[in-house]
Amino acid sequence: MQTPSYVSLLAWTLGVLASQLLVAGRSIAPRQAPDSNTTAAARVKATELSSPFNGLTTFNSVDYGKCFRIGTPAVTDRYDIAILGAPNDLTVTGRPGARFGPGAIRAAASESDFGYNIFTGRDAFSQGAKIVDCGDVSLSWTDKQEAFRLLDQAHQRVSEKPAANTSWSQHPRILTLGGDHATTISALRSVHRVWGKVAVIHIDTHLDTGGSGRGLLLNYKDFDHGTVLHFAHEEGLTSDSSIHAGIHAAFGSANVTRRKCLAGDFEDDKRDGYEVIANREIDKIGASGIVEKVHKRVGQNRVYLSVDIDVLDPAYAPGTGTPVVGGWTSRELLTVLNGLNGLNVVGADIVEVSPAYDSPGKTTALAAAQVVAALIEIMLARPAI
Ligand SMILES: [Mn+2]
Repeated sequence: MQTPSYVSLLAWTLGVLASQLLVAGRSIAPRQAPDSNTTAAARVKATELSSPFNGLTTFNSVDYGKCFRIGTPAVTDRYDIAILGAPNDLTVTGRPGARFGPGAIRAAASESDFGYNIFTGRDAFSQGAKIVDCGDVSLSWTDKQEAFRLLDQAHQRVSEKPAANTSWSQHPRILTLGGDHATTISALRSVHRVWGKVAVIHIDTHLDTGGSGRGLLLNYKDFDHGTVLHFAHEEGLTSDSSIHAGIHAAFGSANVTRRKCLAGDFEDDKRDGYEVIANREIDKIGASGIVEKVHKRVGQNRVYLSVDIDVLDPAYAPGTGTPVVGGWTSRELLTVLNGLNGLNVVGADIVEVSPAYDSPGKTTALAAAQVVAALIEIMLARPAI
């Protein structure tokens, strides 16, 4: 008898291991109930279609919507929620790169779990609303003014159409994937045209009302992701019942910032209609205390909900333009968002995801994808009126 070589011994061992894995795989595979109406071929087809990785990537594999066409769509082409990418980063003060945010969020969604939320008992994607992904808007990458003209136009086309199910809302609600935070202005303009003035719930590290009260009102050269909410208030788009949550960035020194942000910015911020919840309040009153304050502030007003991913600590969201340490955890943010079900939300966004600075594990984009699901859940927790 020949002594087996090491190579053949290794091959035999691997063969045994593979066959054992196959048996183990069979034993844990879910058993399918026989269905006389379904052919084996149809079952294979259904399995192919259920993969999150086949075909072109839309958010959570929702239908692609041809949302930007002019005119009233056929009944079958209408939608209730439109996910829209705004790939702009011409208006950042720090690191550029948020123009790649929408694609990164969609890709992260294909690696995420969505469905029945064990904390709220809701499944955002199975409530009968027609959710479509419109893809990204075509924007200028060199001309700020042109980029926002195009983004305004896209929002207007999407939001002015009739919704698929008017029991949810008369017009589709838009969920924007940023893009830097300045992209929120186009969403607010279209929301204002359709719904009127809104209270803003702004979840962010920074106030984003910079430039207020300093002789820079509506000077378009100063319009950027840190002044956007001041411009929105100056344009009459937002009410004086707005609120920030998660704020923890210091204001810039008068010596080094062109906007000369000072402690007095809090006063200017009040003039723009905001109450401030600093992020460490969560250590004293908990996420439920934060939620209570937000509900009390906005009540049943129409609300626009804007989430800047930089509200998270860079440990949870390194992939963003202006990270500031000491932020909330992903869990805290999701708990706060889940607490906002029941508000009259007419539009929402997640902004400032900048994948070039993300971790190899896509920490930031994965967090943003869960934020999107939470925002859709909020929109469908009640009809918008
Ligand atoms: Mn921001």
